[in-house]
Amino acid sequence: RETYDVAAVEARWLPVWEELQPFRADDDSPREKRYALTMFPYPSGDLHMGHAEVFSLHDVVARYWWQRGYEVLNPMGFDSFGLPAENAAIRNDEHPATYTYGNIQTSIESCKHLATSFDWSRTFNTSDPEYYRWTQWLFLKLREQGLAYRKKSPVNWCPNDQTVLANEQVVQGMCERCGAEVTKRDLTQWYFRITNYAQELLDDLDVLAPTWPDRVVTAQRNWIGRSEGAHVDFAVPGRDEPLTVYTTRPDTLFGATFMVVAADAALAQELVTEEQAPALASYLEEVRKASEIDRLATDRPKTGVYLGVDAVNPVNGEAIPIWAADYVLADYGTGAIMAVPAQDQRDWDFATRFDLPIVRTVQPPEGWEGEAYVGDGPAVNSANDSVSLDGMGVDEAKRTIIAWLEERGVGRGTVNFRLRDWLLSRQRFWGPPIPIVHCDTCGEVAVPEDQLPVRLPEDLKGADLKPKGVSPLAAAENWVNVECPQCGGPAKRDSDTMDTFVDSSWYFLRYCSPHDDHQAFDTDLVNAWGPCDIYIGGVEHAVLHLMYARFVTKALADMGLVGFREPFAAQLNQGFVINRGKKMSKSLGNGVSLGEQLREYGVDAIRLTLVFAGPPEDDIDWAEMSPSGSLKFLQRAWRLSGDVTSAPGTDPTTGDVGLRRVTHKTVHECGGLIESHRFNVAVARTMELVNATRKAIDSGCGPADPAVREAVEAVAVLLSLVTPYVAEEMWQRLGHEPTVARAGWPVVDEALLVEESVTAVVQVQGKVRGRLEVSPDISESDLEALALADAAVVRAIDGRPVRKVITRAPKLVNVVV
Ligand code: ANZ
Ligand code: ZN
Repeated sequence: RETYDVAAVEARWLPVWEELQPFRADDDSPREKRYALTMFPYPSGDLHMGHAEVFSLHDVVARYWWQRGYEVLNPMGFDSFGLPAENAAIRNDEHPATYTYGNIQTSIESCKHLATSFDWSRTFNTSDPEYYRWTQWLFLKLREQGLAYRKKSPVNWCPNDQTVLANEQVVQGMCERCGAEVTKRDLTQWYFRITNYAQELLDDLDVLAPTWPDRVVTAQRNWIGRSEGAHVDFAVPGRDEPLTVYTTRPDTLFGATFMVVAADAALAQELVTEEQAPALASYLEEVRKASEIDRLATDRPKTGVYLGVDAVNPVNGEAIPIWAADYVLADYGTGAIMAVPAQDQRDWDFATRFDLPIVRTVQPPEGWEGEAYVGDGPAVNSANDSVSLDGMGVDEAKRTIIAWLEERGVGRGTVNFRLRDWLLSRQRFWGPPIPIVHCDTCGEVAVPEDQLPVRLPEDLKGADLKPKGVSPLAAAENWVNVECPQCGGPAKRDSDTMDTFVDSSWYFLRYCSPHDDHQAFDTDLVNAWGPCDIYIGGVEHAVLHLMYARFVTKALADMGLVGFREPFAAQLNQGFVINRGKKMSKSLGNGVSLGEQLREYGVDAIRLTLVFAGPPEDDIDWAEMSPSGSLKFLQRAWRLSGDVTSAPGTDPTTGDVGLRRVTHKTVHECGGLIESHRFNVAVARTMELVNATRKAIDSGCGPADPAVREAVEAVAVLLSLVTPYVAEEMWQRLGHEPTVARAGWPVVDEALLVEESVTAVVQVQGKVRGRLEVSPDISESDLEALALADAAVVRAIDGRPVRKVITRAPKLVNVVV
């Protein structure tokens, strides 16, 4: 049997495509525009199986859009700042650029070999000064709007990477990158005021929900963590300021029997009496060692110290003690709570541990034997001279007490968010320097826009970059010491760099005008291409990157620089490529090398295997895949193109109607399947078309029938989305010029989609009692069910028990009673 040489085919078409550039997005094209985006990689080595998977899935969509006649922007670049390159540079005693740009070159070659339809004329790397110049510009723009600021506060600190981390980068108390346990440090850091957009970020999730994966929407909702409650002011005798708490249960105010302040909040220091100060100090030392997760854990024994002062409960005038403890967090709400042990289990545990009073203010259900009761129920013990909540349910009681507090000016209803401002400064080298100069006279001074980029010094490498707790840039004297842009006096550059998430928070805008050296992006072009019609990538970015990109888009929209408020209209998260049921890893020795697979089976077979494996969201266990089976199928499809004997351009309408129906139905269905991201099913349909065509050639209408040419051309176009090399090869054998990738989607003849039907005869006791119009490929069981439900048949059976049904689909049903 004739087979084609995979390697020769790859070598033949790559240069042809390089020459033709079929996927260059034309800004001025009159066609409707589509923007297909896939998450750009960190260049931490060559591409691996996971990249091959996501790029293959993504390519189906991008190539489909081209075939459907859209002008498609499908760019690719590299998220090339960050720790992997910096750590490699320290290990290998070199500059991070060496590692970074070497890997980028390798990855680009691999992407091209994979026949991805990226438009390489628009590529960039976030570590290029021409790019990070604009990341610095973005920082200054946000700062101009009051959305970037510096503050000192306890921050997450990774003792291993020696840098601060955003809350989002702390996973279960561990550093997201290296797994080390995260501790807290008091540091002055830069923040973006993402919390200004908390409500909008939440609301717009409703708009995105139909086209975003559920798990991403849920993760974002939880991260934003909106809750409704109240601020309540407790007077502290001898202090001007009241102690304000945030509570979601103002209805339980009569049961507040003590207060707790976060031990590490400044507030604790302000409140503590001289007598109790040493106790607080020694307690604080313990607290600093615990991670946030531990601190919030409900099953942990409660610890704390009395601060020596009392507050006054505004509803009953009772003096209640103020404690400091670690289960209250410094950076949530006001950093202080009113403790209601009867309705909150952590408060209950604390009260029993330190012998503090417990007063129930919500009546638990009959027979209740638990401790704190958090459910609904009638309020009790909740009345004073001017208000009574007794008998009210939780919601009514909340509304009533908030109104009472507001009337007296000692509280107000509020909304609270779990979302914190985005901590963006890092004490590492390989990132965009923060474009700020610190001057003793002028304070913080922005580097003027025309002096951007603030370039990284090129003479630091290897050990110079070792984490020291302060940025390695601080030690680069020549670099750090500058003239103040405002007064000309001696000043110092800010030596922190920005987190890589800043780089990737706006990169999709840059692709619209990637070479513009006057501005970060061209607003008109961004509005013409954007927002992204699809964004394909890993679910690990469900919170971080996606939240930041959404925030930056909204902020830029408010500055009038972007004409939309959500960057990614639709989203798809691919599953993982695993092996033998486990995630691939060095320690398990179950890694699969993409390079080896490509050498053995060729690009097409690997791409086909990845797309055909199952729904794109599902994990792919490589051990269960058969790339050799994929290759066999491709050889079969390819052989069809050699069998066609009619000339190119032959009118198909005179061809075999049976095969034509299959072809048109397949093309039609594949379109819908791809649009609903069921790529694997589209491949299955294509395989069926290949089989039907083979049958038509060998034992049907024969190879000269124009319907055969029509079918094989459709196969080539369908395969061009998944297996570009073999599709191109088929297209050429069919007598066409390259490239099949831009051949256009076959026009479906609607008339051929109309189902043929056949007449099935239904007999009861041998007599014809009914006739049914059914599909020719109806199953025996469906036909039997239809027959037994037919009114005439039911009448003929007349309630007698059915003894036997003989069905010969699609023509005959015989019922014996
Ligand atoms: C009194 C109360 C009574 C509360 C009750 C709950 C139940 P969410 O929903 O997450 O916003 N809280 C407030 N600030 C805190 C902090 N900095 N650290 C730890 N806990 C804090 O939770 C709000 C509730 O968490 C608040 O309502 C407060 O306890 C606690 F029966 O106030 B509650
Ligand atoms: Zn100055």
